[in-house]
Amino acid sequence: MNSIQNPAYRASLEARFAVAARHSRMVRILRVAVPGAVLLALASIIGVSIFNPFRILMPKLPLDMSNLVVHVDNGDGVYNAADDTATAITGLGSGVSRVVFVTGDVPIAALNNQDAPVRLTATAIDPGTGVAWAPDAGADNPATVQIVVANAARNADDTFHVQTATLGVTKSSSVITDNLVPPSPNPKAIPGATVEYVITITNSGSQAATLQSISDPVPAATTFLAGNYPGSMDVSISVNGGGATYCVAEAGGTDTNADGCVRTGATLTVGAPAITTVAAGSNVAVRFRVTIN
Ligand SMILES: [Ca+2]
Ligand SMILES: [Ca+2]
Repeated sequence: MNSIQNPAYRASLEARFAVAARHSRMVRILRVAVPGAVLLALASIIGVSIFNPFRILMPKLPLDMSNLVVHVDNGDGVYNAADDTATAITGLGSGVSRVVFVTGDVPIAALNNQDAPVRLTATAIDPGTGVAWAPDAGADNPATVQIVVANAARNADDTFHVQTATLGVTKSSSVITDNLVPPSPNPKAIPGATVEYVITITNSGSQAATLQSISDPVPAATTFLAGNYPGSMDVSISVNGGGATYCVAEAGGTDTNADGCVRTGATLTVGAPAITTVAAGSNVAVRFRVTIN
């Protein structure tokens, strides 16, 4: 019984963990390896445990992951909650390594780019006593088998990195025309004028945000102006100020053409497929027009 090599997570798998979203369960892979020169008793158990040793060392306040759990891989190298249920490694032979996954829950208040460092500790355990192997403290005795332990436990440190979407919404309006004859060069918001509202959804985070839909009540004392965009369309949608796409916001609450836009009473709703996501670092602008009563 000698030592357990310092485990290290597999960098090639780093990328798959960079996309965990807020309040999701994150997974880390750490590999526990035993050098070829080491002989482990066949009945040895490698216990694995985890904790956060870095709180006071971090330059910014780190996250505390909750519900941290270790899972020993079943051998396929892929985390699967149904298969990877073992929490200890039994009978790790010389030169053999096992993959260990660490999962945890991200706090709901986690912010984009916050880190949650964790430490995985692998401890060689005497199955006879259930505690870590202890070296024989007595003098060398050629007449008996004595236990020599160089390192009964080793650590591997790694960090959960939180990446989230961060959404902001603004709404503004401008008078397109006062519909006077001839139109005023600086139209005012008078009865009969056409006003365009712009709802801009900005994602300043580092992950795409899935949008189910956005809804906005058509302002009081105005009337939704249908068919005022090219192609007699009702709503304009543009990403990052690029070319617009359009949709039809049918009155009556039924999205007849299934383009994601509809009006229910005085409320305009724009959803999939007109808008499905807001990519990281981008914005989506939804425009609609009304006439002032
Ligand atoms: Ca597995
Ligand atoms: Ca529609």
